[in-house]
Amino acid sequence: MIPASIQEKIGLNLFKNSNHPIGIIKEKIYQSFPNFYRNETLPVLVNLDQNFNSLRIPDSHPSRKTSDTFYQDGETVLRTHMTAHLTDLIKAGRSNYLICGDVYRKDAIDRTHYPIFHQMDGFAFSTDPELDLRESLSVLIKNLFGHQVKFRFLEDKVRNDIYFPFTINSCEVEVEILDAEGNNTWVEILGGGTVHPEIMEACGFKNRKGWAFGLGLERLAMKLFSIPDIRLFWSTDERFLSQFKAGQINTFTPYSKYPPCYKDLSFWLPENFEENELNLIIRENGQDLIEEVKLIDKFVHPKTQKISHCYRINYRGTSKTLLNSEIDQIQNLIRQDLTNKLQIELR
Ligand code: FA5
Ligand code: MG
Repeated sequence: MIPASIQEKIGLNLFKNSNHPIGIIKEKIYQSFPNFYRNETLPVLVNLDQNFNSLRIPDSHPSRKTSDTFYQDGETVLRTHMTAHLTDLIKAGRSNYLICGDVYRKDAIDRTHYPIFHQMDGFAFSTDPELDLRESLSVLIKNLFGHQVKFRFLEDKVRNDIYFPFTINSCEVEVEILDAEGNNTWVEILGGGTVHPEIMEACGFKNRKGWAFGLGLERLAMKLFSIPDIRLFWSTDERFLSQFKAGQINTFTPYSKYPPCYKDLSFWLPENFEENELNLIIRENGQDLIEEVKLIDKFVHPKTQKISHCYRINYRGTSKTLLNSEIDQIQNLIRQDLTNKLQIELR
């Protein structure tokens, strides 16, 4: 059930390379929590209790669908967040922790989304979790972005779209950054809150409180190093890797990119069409040679009411210019695979 393109990345452990941007960011975060228990070796395969049930994630939640999560079998998934380990660690009596690892989600393909990314989760017992979380995160953000950084806490009391089933007083933190056009914009870098009292009780700590947060390392690294494309983190190209040194945050200098090539794909939709499934099949056949998949046209047949979509696949090599024949070969594999697996009708 877990595709080969994903399998082969399990265990690469980018975050354990101290000269890789993901490893550099990880170390920076550790420095803000000097006495916390750390664990980087928790297993990526977890059961449904760990990833969902113990965290009060309802049965109907979209993240449980096979179109969103990689299932190994009916009981086991590739963790979709590091919070999958929260209840095990609290039960084991950890009073605080930082845990780092790779997480997996079926997702769109673009410059900021990749099916594997890295998260750091933090937790600590506290008598005033709301205040302590705010203080800890303020220290962390200033350490990462410098004391001049502008950041803000968005609270569930004010914004009802901020919600995690496993926390109360949930919040998100946004940091102000300069975007590619030179404008100031706010970007979300983490979610957090007070661990839900029912979870504390289920872990055997009825009268204790704790705060927790989870942040995405790629998001942080892309901002801090000015890395424009999330696929670059997986590059083995020396022109990428040689630019980073342990303990240093410097601006990435892009090297000349290889030219892009577009191929369009039009088809009639089957009854239960899931765009994530389409993306996954395309990704599986195209590996890292596909930069983006974009819906560029929708059409409803006036007589039959059948719906047609046209997707544009943007091919671009990460280490060489692709030959037209190579791209055609991949495009044909994608067409065959989609027809077999999704019952789509190619046009
Ligand atoms: C979570 O995963 C929660 N487990 C976080 C949490 C932990 C909340 C503990 C409360 C208490 P979310 O799905 O928003 O939440 O992801 C957390 C962070 O991971 C985001 O802020 C973002 O930085 C990063 N992230 C999420 N999805 C992606 C993605 N597709 N690609 C790269 N980074 C992502
Ligand atoms: Mg979020």
